[in-house]
Amino acid sequence: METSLSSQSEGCETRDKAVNGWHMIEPFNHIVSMYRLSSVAAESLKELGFVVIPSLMPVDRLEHFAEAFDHAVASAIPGDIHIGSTTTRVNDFVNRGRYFDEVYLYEPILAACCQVIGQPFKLSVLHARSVHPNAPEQSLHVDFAHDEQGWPMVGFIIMVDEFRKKNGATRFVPGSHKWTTTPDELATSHQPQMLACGPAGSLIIYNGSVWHGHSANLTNEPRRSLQGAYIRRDAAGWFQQNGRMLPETLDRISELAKYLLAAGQSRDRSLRTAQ
Ligand SMILES: O=C(O)CCC(=O)C(=O)O
Repeated sequence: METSLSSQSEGCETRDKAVNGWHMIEPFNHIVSMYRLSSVAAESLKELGFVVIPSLMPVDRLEHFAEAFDHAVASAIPGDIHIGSTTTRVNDFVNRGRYFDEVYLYEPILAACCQVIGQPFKLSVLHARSVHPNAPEQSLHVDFAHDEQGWPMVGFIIMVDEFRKKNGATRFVPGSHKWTTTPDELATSHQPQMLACGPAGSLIIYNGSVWHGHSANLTNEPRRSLQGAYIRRDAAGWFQQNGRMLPETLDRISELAKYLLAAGQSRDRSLRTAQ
């Protein structure tokens, strides 16, 4: 199937009319119809608030991916690096080379956004996050509380290193995305927790309203990951606010990626789908 963008419509209503042999459909409806989560993954995301998809990235790409990750982190300017008490974050992996172009387009991530957000969405952030060696566990938190419209965010984490019990794997309180309380309101340590473990190249997808945080890293090595978040399309987004899109990125990425970044666009645009 070929896809390209047209600048002729915006909004989330369905469009489905033939124009010069093309069928026009609104991009969100295109993603809903074309992208799938397995029923097991969909159930886990719905009931637990997260799912681990093991070894999504082909094994023969892992080494190059980790090298590209380290190179991108090492070459970031100080203004893009945030060193916290337990993790270091490096911003904007949309603009750090072709190795990172596909990671925010993985089918299960986009399908999860349709399931959880349930309305047109866009990428909010894509950054590196490394848990420091010997870091204590992070407090449980939500990224976004749910609101009257539902759940506003889907997060995803690509494991650059294996996530293990001892090296700071992400912990989740299963089902907590459905609660009306937030972590500050209860003694969080008493809640049942599940660790999201997996080999390097695995993917975690989570509802941004589930209670989560990294566990303690008891090793002498950092626990590396690439992390992103999708939010409602009409919410304020990092890429637009920061005007970060590089011309070479825009030349390189697909039309679907440009739509999902909503970068450099004053209007949403429609996908043209060849029939
Ligand atoms: O890296 C992780 O495992 C989770 C990090 C996280 O939730 C955060 O820093 O807000």
